[in-house]
Amino acid sequence: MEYGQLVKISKRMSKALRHDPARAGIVLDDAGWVALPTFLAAMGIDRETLDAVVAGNDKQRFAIVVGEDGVERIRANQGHSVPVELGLAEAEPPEVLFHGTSAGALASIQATGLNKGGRHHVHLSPDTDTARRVGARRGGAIVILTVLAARMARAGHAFYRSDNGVWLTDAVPPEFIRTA
Ligand code: HQG
Repeated sequence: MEYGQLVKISKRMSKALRHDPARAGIVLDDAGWVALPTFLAAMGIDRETLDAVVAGNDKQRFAIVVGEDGVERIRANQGHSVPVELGLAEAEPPEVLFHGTSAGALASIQATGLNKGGRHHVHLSPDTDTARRVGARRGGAIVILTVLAARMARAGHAFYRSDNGVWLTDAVPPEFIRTA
């Protein structure tokens, strides 16, 4: 299957597993998992296609596990807007993390900090290249913000790291944000 086709299916899977399971005709458990056979049927794809999407995914957006009942389940690693409890352990962040966004959002972010909006957390990147890619999704001019993560953690803010290496936190107050 060609790359563009896989990306299209990946987007459909993300929508179903993060934002609108009901519309896809599936029900997620509390931790965001759905049985693989149910999911394949809902997406109208076969296992081979799903494996190609999961393995080839540029950001490792999906996780597959085998439950104690022997049933395989799939979930999105992060990015949900529906209520799920991912059960991520708190982790000690590096000195700094990065956030790529549109230049047009800068004034608002400097005034109120980074807010999670429709997602469960603010998403932060471990390196500037990743942050640049995230920011580029918005089109137009990009700014890369440096977040003083270690200082935030010392001030009592919790950090989590998703299975695909995205750093998550509830909110970043303006005093921990630097433009550089
Ligand atoms: C901005 C993608 C104005 C924030 C990516 C961002 C990431 C504010 C936008 C993941 C603001 C929210 C998440 C404030 C935050 N004023 N704008 N006070 N606070 N913002 O998409 O971080 O492809 O929800 O800068 O690669 O861009 O989905 O978050 O521009 O990892 O796997 O509000 O989504 O991954 O946008 O991206 P988003 P994000 P996936």
